[in-house]
Amino acid sequence: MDQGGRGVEQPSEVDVVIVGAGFAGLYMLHRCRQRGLTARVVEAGDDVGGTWYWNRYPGARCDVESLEYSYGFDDALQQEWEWTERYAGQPEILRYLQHVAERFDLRRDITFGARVTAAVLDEATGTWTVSLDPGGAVTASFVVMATGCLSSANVPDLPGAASFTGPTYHTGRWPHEGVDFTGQRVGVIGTGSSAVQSIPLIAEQAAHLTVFQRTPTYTVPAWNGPLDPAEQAAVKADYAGLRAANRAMFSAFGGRIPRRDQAARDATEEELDAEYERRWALGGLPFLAAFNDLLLDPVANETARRFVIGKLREIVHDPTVADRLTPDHVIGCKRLCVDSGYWATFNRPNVTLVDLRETPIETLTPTGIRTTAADHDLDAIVYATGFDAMTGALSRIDVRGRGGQPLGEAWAAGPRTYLGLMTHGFPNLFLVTGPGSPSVLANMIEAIQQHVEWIDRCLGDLAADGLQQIDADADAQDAWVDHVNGVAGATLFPTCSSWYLGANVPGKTRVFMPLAGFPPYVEVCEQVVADGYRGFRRR
Ligand code: N01
Repeated sequence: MDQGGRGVEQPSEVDVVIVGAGFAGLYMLHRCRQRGLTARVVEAGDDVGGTWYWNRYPGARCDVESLEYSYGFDDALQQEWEWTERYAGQPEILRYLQHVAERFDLRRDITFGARVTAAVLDEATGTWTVSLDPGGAVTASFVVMATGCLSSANVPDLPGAASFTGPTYHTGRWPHEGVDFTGQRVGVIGTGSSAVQSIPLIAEQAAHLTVFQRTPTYTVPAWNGPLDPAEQAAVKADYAGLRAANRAMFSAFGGRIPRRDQAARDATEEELDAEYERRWALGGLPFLAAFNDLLLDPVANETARRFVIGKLREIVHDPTVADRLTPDHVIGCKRLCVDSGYWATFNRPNVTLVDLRETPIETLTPTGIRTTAADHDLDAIVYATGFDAMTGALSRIDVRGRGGQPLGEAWAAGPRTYLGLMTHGFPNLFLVTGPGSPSVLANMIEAIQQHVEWIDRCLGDLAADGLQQIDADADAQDAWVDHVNGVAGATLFPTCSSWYLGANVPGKTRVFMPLAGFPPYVEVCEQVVADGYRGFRRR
């Protein structure tokens, strides 16, 4: 039996195996312990942190304000922790999670440096055997997949990739010692959130930066800066109030800047401009809550789109570059970016924008990237190409449920879950923020807490009722998948090729994976329990 740390020595039998030591895994472990269950977390990294352990690229920062992107389950914790910036950077969030691990003495039940390779159900005993790399296995009555929604790096298979002789990096797997680009010619592939955050800083350091853009992105300013101590004190004076206000929000954050209860379609030009200007000045994702129909009505959406493009054209001096940076899809359809100087970076003399829609990549060469128009000589390449989102981390594990069925087979036509919490045929295997739950469309920390608390209560109720097993009903699951698709279909989300749909990974089935709307989802989860776990089979 070990005391945490690297290696695979651990109790070979526990009540609950938890996969991943990010926000979800840490809290799940804490709740299991409080319930008197034995639990073991298995974590591939060498420390806690999950997303915030791996994503160390320059500028990595959360796009939900630090006072809201934090645990609310323990008042002493939220009172004692002092955030220093409006939007916390990766190092600060990692320090916070390390503090949580120490404060609740979590490390002794975490095995670091071990990747879960398989989770196989033994139907005779009703237990799961979880296999680890570099070796060993743990059996458990329950498995909780706290594997994160954006944890499996997507590295496109570009022609000639192996021939490039310089170093390559993926933003989601950044070297812990950092990277010094001073004097180098750097290429960044991708223009999503990770690129938008890292590009301004790489441009400041590199001799030359070439950005390879396939789809232009919308971004709104963060206006990040030191957090005003008076604001922090005011929030802490009624932290419960802010948490409750957030949980009542569609996306479970921004409770201090509520969505305006007016349709853009019904607003005058003056009202539109005034509200968009106000929200632009506030900064951040609440921009999309300026009106209540922005993600429902293309006409309404176009008003927000026009406003943001107007800002882009004010910021970027060269009209041709501004044209290339102008997106034409619905704003908010892909995750809106929140930036610190992204568009202005393209005014720098040492930055070049390559539009891959005009001139696609032909091949990587030993010395750089060749497009149909030119050879771009590079010393280093950064893949800011995102993640195999929501299902990627799970599909890398050989999960086998009833009858030895692989999860990959059950999900061949896209992920199928009930409430995003369980999938039929895989009893006692829980997902935290799984597909079919609000997850990435919500403040992840609120979504995680709600799931962990639901799972914890479910385990308690099973024991209290003298039962051992819970599984999702096939019918309830089918109805839930229809519901998730129906909700998405009523929005503008499915209108572009986003990672929400799996469209960024070649060959991945296109299904809209998250469920829009946190409060109605929580209501359903509560009602399901009140109805005696309706839609689940317990025995
Ligand atoms: O990844 P992305 P990300 N050739 O998938 C391009 C969260 N996050 O890591 O749009 C050329 O958004 C791809 O192009 P296209 C946040 O939820 C949060 O940036 O598919 N280009 C796109 O431009 C975010 O949404 C924070 O045409 C290729 C880019 O790579 C999510 O993580 C910070 C390509 C990938 O963008 C993912 O963000 C960072 C190819 N073959 C991340 N393949 C904050 O909290 C892909 N691309 C602020």
